[in-house]
Parts: sequence; C-alpha cells; structure tokens
Amino acid sequence: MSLTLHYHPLSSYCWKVLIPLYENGTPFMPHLVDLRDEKERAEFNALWRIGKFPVLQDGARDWMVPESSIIIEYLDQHFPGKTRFIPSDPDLARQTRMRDRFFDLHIQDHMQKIVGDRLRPAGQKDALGVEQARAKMKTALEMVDQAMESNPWAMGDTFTMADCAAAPALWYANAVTPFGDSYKNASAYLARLSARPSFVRVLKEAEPYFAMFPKG
Ligand SMILES: N[C@@H](CCC(=O)N[C@@H](CS)C(=O)NCC(=O)O)C(=O)O
Repeated sequence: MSLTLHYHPLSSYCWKVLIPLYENGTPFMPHLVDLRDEKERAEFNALWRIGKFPVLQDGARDWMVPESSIIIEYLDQHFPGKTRFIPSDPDLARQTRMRDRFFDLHIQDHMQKIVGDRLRPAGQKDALGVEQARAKMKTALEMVDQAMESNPWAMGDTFTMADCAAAPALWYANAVTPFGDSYKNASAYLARLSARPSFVRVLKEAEPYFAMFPKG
C-alpha cells in the first residue's frame, strides 16, 4: 500500500478527500494527526510547513500532495476507480473545479471562520469578522439553493469532486446555522450527500470526535 493520508476524522477538509477514497475503495494508511500534541504537530509541520491537513503521501512515487482539491485530482489521475471526480470534457472539468472552489471558498472557509472564533480566548474574539463570514456564507447558500433546484449533484447527474467539496461544507454550515427551513433545495442536496455510502462512512468515523466540536 503506497498511500498514507495525514488527517483528522473531525476535519472538514479531510472529509473532502476521505469521500473519494471511500467511493473507490482506494487502499490507504490513515495517519491521525493530533495538532494539540506538540510532537505530532512538529512532525506534521516538518512534512508540510503550512501545517494544514489533509496531506497525502504516495510512497511509490515519492510524492507529497497537500490541498484537498489537488489530492482528489491526484487520486483521479493515479488511482482511478468506478467514480471519476473530474470529467474528461475540458469545459465540464473547468466547471467542476469552479464549483469545488465555490464550496471551499464561499461556504467552508466562512464556516471555519465562525467555528474558529469559538476557540478564541475571551477578549480576542472577532465579532465583525464572524458577522461578515455569516453574511457571505448566507449569500453562497442562497446560490446553492437556486442551483440545486433540479439537479441531484453539483454537476448534474454525475457525482464529482464538486460534491466531495459540498458534503463537508454544507454539513458543517448546517451544524453552525441549520438551514433546512430557509434553503429547501440545499437541504435536500445535503440529505442526498449524507445518504451516499462514502459520506455515511466518513460521518460514522467522525462520530466519536464530535464532542470536540466547539459549540456556539
Ligand atoms: N485549502 C486547504 C485547507 C485545509 C484546512 O483548512 N485544514 C484545516 C482542517 S479542516 C487545518 O488543518 N487546520 C489546522 C490549522 O489551521 O492549524 C485544503 O483544501 O486542504
């Protein structure tokens, strides 16, 4: 087995790459990194100085692959399975990457800002930043709700990398501010994602760690 995934089961961006790994039953060695542990953090930083997971290591090719979208591209290229994550048509591929970026940058990153603020010490909170993040996330959720009116998946009938990005982004956005009443289509999409066996498995494995999630 050549692949090692450095990850944490509660991390939203790690969920994004666990989904494609489980979709295709790609063999890999999970390496859980506890960033609260100084030694583990130092070892992980030695691998990737940015210090953010997921990071995939491919021992066979001697590649170290950070960044969730790039990891999915790498898996699609070198470990193709029954589910392909990037369409072969260049226009569809570009649209898929755009939608992947949309879920990361316009939902997931704002959600991280909101959750991250809960971990800040009293007196060092960023109320304005959180308010702005909430407003931007709301706009993006409205756009998802409109886009998902008739499609099962982000790119239409086919499950792609964009859906791998959507699953953690929408799941955690909904945990932060439940949107079932306001955005019916986005909510139905999240329900479809949550029923997908690869994501069911990710959520099940995260369950023992949910107590670590900072409450609002
Ligand atoms: N753009 C990166 C974002 C990765 C990221 O934000 N990871 C978070 C966990 S979800 C992390 O490692 N946070 C730890 C830290 O910032 O110290 C990706 O797509 O992989």
